[in-house]
Amino acid sequence: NTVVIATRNPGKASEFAAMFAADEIQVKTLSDFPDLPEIEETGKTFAENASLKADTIARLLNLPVLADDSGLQVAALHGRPGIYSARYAGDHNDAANNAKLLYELSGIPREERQATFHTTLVFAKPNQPEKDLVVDGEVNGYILGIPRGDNGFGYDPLFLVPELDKSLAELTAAEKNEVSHRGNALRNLEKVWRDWLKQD
Ligand code: ITT
Repeated sequence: NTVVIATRNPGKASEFAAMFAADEIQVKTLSDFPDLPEIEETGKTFAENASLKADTIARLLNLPVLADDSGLQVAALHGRPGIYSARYAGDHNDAANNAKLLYELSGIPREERQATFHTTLVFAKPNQPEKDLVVDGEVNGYILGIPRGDNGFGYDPLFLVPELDKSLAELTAAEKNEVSHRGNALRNLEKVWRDWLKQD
């Protein structure tokens, strides 16, 4: 049994590994299939983009595929960067994205820096897009004025979890998973994926 995680982001991939570990399922990622084409994220929502990735790659590989589309929605920026979080500062570059976010929020006080991190997961079987399993997860917090912490990836050093008074990058992988958008989405997926995978 093999499941493919449709991501080129190693930070994301490592956060998925634990879920399938107990089920004797072999987990692969797009790094195992270097010849696959780049899939353009042309959708208007997280769900559309995650479905696009999952459906296309499931069809090409003839395997079940789990895709993740995530993004940061900042209230003071009217929900931006949202689905454009990876390309916020142009090409996908975490340092440039974080610098741009800090710049856009400069001068905005702490209480007006609310943000939500969102993940939509889509699990797809080959050539059955109508049967896609779709779940979401979110975490609410604030965008810091100065980056904190060295763990995680992407926007983690700028995302403060108020209940812990720590940024996502100051948490261990296990601690991040307990509170994060992706952790919450994975817990929603955990309840349903085994039954879904068994059905034809
Ligand atoms: P794939 O499409 O290959 O999965 P991607 O990184 O392009 O990888 P997205 O389109 O979902 O993925 O972009 C999400 C953006 O948000 C991107 O800049 C990520 O670095 C960032 N991001 C996603 N999850 C994150 C997390 O848990 N912590 C911090 N930043 C995250």
